[in-house]
Amino acid sequence: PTEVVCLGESMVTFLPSRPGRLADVPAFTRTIGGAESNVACALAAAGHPVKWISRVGADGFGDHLVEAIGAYGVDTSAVRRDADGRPTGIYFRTATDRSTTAHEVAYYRAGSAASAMSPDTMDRADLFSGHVLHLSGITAALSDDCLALMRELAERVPGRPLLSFDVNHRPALWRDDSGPDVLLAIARGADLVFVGDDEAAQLWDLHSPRAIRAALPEPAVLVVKAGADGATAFVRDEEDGADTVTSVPALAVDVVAPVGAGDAFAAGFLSATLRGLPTGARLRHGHLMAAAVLTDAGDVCVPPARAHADRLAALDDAAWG
Ligand code: KDG
Repeated sequence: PTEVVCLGESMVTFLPSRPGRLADVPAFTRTIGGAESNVACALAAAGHPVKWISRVGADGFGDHLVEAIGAYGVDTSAVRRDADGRPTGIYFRTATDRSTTAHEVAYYRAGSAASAMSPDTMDRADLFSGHVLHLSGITAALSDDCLALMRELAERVPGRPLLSFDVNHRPALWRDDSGPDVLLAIARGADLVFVGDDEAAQLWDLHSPRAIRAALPEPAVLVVKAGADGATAFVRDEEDGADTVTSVPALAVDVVAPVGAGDAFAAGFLSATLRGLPTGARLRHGHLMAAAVLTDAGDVCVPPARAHADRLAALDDAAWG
């Protein structure tokens, strides 16, 4: 049985052969990206049955995404092909220095096959087929149809799986100034929310984990990520309504490329949640998976094997602090 369903657009991703302006980069290496499929790939690699639901073009890039994501062990059987000529989205990365830590993205995804995801084109039974449904704020920005789908999935209806939502604010995708309100409304409908402290500051002018929690009390679990500084989880006790607050520092690593680290963090946290581990271990597994992606050029990579991750997560605080 499927544990997690991840819904979202994936793109063929092109990494530059050298730093510089898009106009000057002579060659690109093809790989894959897409926040929600990144989560799916990491979860599958960690041994969880996971399904990625999306739409891709009836084109070679669509074939590549389905095959590459399937190769991670993700169930792609519910991915639909666009019959009306909409293409698979792609994007190019440029890097402003050799380490690629400073980067920009150029999206070619407007009118893509995935932008036609809507309440009408997506099968509710498929979407609700796991214990967890994982979404991100990227989808809300793709099209009016995608936004309608996101709003519907954020409704607390009977039979809905646990809704995991990563705010994933991508300013370049929003066509108007509705992002802050839309993303807050969707987050309010979720059970588990991931948000970066930088995103919360930019979107909502909120500047501390407690201020974010005060503005977003509805999800039972709220995780505020502070990049290299670590992450804080607020977990509400369903009996007395009080939060337990747990903070865990991140691992100090030499960052090769930051893209995808948030997705890996979400996958680690979800993996440990599905395994019933305590909050501190959930945060540590998030950091471990993030560290794997941070030290890799791509958006997604194979994380440490479960037994290995468990050993690293069990190291004492001195190793972590
Ligand atoms: O979180 C990483 C994603 O941003 C990347 O893989 C591409 O999905 C993507 C996006 O929309 O930026």
